[in-house]
Amino acid sequence: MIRFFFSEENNTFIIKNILPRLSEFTRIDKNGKKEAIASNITQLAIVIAPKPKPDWFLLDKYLCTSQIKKFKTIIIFNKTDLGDLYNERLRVYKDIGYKIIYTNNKFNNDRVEILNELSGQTSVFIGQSGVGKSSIINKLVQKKTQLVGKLSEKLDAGKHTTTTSTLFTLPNKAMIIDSPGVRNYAPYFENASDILNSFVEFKKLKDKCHFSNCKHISEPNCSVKKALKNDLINKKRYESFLKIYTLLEKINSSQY
Ligand SMILES: Nc1nc2c(ncn2[C@@H]2O[C@H](COP(=O)(O)OP(=O)(O)O)[C@@H](O)[C@H]2O)c(=O)[nH]1
Ligand SMILES: [Mg+2]
Ligand SMILES: [Zn+2]
Repeated sequence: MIRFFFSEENNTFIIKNILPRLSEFTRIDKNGKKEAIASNITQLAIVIAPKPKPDWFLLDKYLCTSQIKKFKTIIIFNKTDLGDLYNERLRVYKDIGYKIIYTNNKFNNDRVEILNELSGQTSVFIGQSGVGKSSIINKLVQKKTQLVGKLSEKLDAGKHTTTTSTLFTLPNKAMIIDSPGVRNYAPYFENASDILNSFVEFKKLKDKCHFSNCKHISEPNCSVKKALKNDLINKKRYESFLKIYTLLEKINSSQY
């Protein structure tokens, strides 16, 4: 990881030092190989918004990675000025224990709440392009150092305005990284079986499955499937699990 500082004198970022890689936020690239998006991070700040329309599967994939890597996680729901369309869907995540912060760029009241969550952590801001990651970071840094891109109205998809990850250090010992929007994100697993530990709400039930190596797919007496049937596990979350599982199988088989 390369650490920069902002030089007022030169009005630019200057390399301070290069640190060893401790923890990485990774994904699988199109060849099935691990690729680091950011390193030495301790927290994922996942940003979603009513516009562009939330990609819940992407959110689940991020949460999967964060669970495996044992990162602290916050979900930031931005652009609340556009309406509270997704309250019910967000409650699913709140119920399984994720912290959700609501914000928009029209008011500043929540700045302290966000800063508190970031304090002492190195957080990478991730999420679909156009959800407002750079805008939130601008608000936190309180200095217009980042280009805030326009959401492309016609395509209803954000334009890529950030091409490289940028690190900011805040006075409260928080380091924040603005990442470019990542398309086709796939979580990277050291072992395929890691996926079984990556959905928090499944993990709690795992010991109750009949088979200790239950994959929660077609095994008999599976506590996860039972919970799903009784609406104790959200159907969309289970669908995401199956999709990630299938994705991994495809990647694994294409490697040999
Ligand atoms: N209505 C509304 N628009 C916002 C808000 N935050 C950011 N935007 C707009 O959304 C667009 C994308 O913002 P940007 O920060 O570049 O998103 P990023 O791609 O996630 O970094 C810009 O046009 C912003 O002005 C918000 O809270 N409310
Ligand atoms: Mg940006
Ligand atoms: Zn099971």
